[in-house]
Amino acid sequence: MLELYHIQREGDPYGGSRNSSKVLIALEEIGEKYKVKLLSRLEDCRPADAPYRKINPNGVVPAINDDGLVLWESGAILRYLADTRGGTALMPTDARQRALVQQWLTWEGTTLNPTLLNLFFAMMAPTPDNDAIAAAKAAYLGNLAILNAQLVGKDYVCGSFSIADIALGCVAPISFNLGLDLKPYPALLAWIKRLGARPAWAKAETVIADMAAGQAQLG
Ligand SMILES: N[C@@H](CCC(=O)N[C@@H](CS)C(=O)NCC(=O)O)C(=O)O
Repeated sequence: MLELYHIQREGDPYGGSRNSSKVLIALEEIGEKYKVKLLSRLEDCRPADAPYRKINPNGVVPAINDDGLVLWESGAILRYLADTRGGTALMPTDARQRALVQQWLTWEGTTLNPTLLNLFFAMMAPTPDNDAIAAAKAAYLGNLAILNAQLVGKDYVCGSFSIADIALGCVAPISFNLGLDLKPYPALLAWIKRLGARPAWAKAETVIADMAAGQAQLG
């Protein structure tokens, strides 16, 4: 049975891993059986000599072990699951449609997530620098505006549900924990609400808690 290395919400200083939640949601979406291997961020991931480093030398989750294939990087795992057992539930078959899904999946990892992390670290700095926070906030909100524009008139990022929604939908709700006002992005808010209502997402406690932090905005 496929094994997923995951950091759960309970007991984790950051409320669990959004990146391993992506894989958990994908597995739930396709109804694949899997075994969760729970890790502690501080004890199993961070120490340079932790045994988990043999699975993922980066010391981060997620990683999977699928009958001997060890794979890390959440985007690569999502693509692998879509290719091996997702059917059309996670990824369209048409090459042009697939390219658009890849585009948004890549954008999450290379653009949206780094600007979110920049903002997070600017806000959490021991001596916060207001100019740095304002610049980081503008950069991140600019990206949320791009995502909102893409979602206008659509239920999901590429029209029908795909791994792009999973990757982006596990990251964007963190905005609520940072106290950001997403009301200027109504299509984004409606999409987050739509994702949270999908039965598969209920198992991802970390993401559901991020969404709950935005309840007043989500309505
Ligand atoms: N690019 C990686 C990032 C993975 C990552 O940063 N995971 C975080 C949790 S969301 C982690 O395991 N951090 C370990 C730590 O904080 O020590 C991916 O997408 O899989």
